[in-house]
Amino acid sequence: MKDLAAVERVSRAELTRLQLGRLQECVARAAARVPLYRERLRQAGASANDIRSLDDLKRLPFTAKSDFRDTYPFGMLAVPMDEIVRIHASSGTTGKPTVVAYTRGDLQTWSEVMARTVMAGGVGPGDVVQNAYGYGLFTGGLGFHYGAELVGAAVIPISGGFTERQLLALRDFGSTVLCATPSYGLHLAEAVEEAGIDPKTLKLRVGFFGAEPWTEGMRRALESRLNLMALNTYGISEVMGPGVSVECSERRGMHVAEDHFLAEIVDPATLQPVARGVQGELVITTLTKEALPLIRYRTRDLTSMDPEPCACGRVLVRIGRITGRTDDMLIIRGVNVYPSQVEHALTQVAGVEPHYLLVIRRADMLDSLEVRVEATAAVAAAGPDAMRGIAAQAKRKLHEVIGLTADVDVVPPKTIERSIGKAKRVEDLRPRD
Ligand code: DLL
Repeated sequence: MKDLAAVERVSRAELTRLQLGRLQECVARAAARVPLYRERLRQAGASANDIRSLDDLKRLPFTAKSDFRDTYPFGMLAVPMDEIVRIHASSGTTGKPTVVAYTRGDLQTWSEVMARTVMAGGVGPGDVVQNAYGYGLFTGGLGFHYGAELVGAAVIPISGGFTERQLLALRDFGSTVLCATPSYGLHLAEAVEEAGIDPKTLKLRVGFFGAEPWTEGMRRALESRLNLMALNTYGISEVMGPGVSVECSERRGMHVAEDHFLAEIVDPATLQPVARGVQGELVITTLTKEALPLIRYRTRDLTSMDPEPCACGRVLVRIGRITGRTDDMLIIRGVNVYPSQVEHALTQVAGVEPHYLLVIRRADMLDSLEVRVEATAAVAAAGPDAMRGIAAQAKRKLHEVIGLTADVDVVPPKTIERSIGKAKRVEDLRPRD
């Protein structure tokens, strides 16, 4: 088998050469085959011929989620339907889903970048991969499935949910690798505890957690409670699905599969590139996608980029944790709040679990934020005074981190609804104006 990961260790100059050639081809194809790109490029006065260096990327127009909506369902495709062999979709909070499609070549590329994703955690033949991402229209399940198979691991296509069955597989099939959203991973960790299983008796070694924001505090919880190394992995359906970037065992940012995806960070207001290391919106250009080429796609995810070489030896740039989305920022009494800041604060309070929900209300023109969070079993057993004491601590911590006074409600364990996929962290009950 060819060494799929060799490209991760070439020189920067070689990688740049590869990217430039692919970028020129991608732009030429998009202009030739997708009316939306033809028109956008014409308006911007740009063409594939103008791209002489990667810096010329700046001259290309942006695309956004609204372009998918406006061309729903298949208007962004660069190939006829008889070349499409797979369709996925991601559900938005409102309206129609975003539809994405793949040629056979795209599925091959996807499998390869997913193989590299799991290889970043040392996964190979002999590993047993418990794939608890949802199978179906969501890209998580099938994405990890094909990647893990390609490296020769044994895949358990268990999908999300059916927690009892997950425990059975963990114990009896000897799973060495877990793939799940971090919130579902934590739910499984609790179920392991409840079943009286010592995680040290399980064979789990590494977990690939992603598809939703999570924090270092959550990483500590997953690592200690499941006795594995927890790696962050980022992807987005429009670009491919999972496989865009993943941490190596250094766990200091996620390496972008730059031979397929060109990443930029821009200021979401001015759309100008930000200085290195500064937070902004992640923008991705696909370099090899056949069915759905994307030029400067605004992901709405907020992160920063670190081009410094990594101790692991990969040449690939790293992006930091996704700290929020341009559209999940809440404005509460004029203060900007991201749900991930709340998680960050809560994981610093001993006595609560990272199961939480933000409820925002408006009464008499005034917004209020309630943070509902679960007590640990020990605190709950210690009684209402202990719960109130923890609530006061959490309130102080939240004020310190988000600069806002929240009503903190410390509730008994297992009273906040669990999700088997992406967790729902916010209930905004304010009337829409
Ligand atoms: O969530 C693909 C995926 C599957 C990634 C499995 C990782 C693992 P979508 O359903 O299109 O695709 O959702 C994409 O999820 O724009 C981010 O806001 C969020 N997201 C994905 N990975 C992470 C992560 C998949 N590691 C949206 N940290 C993205 C934070 C993430 N947010």
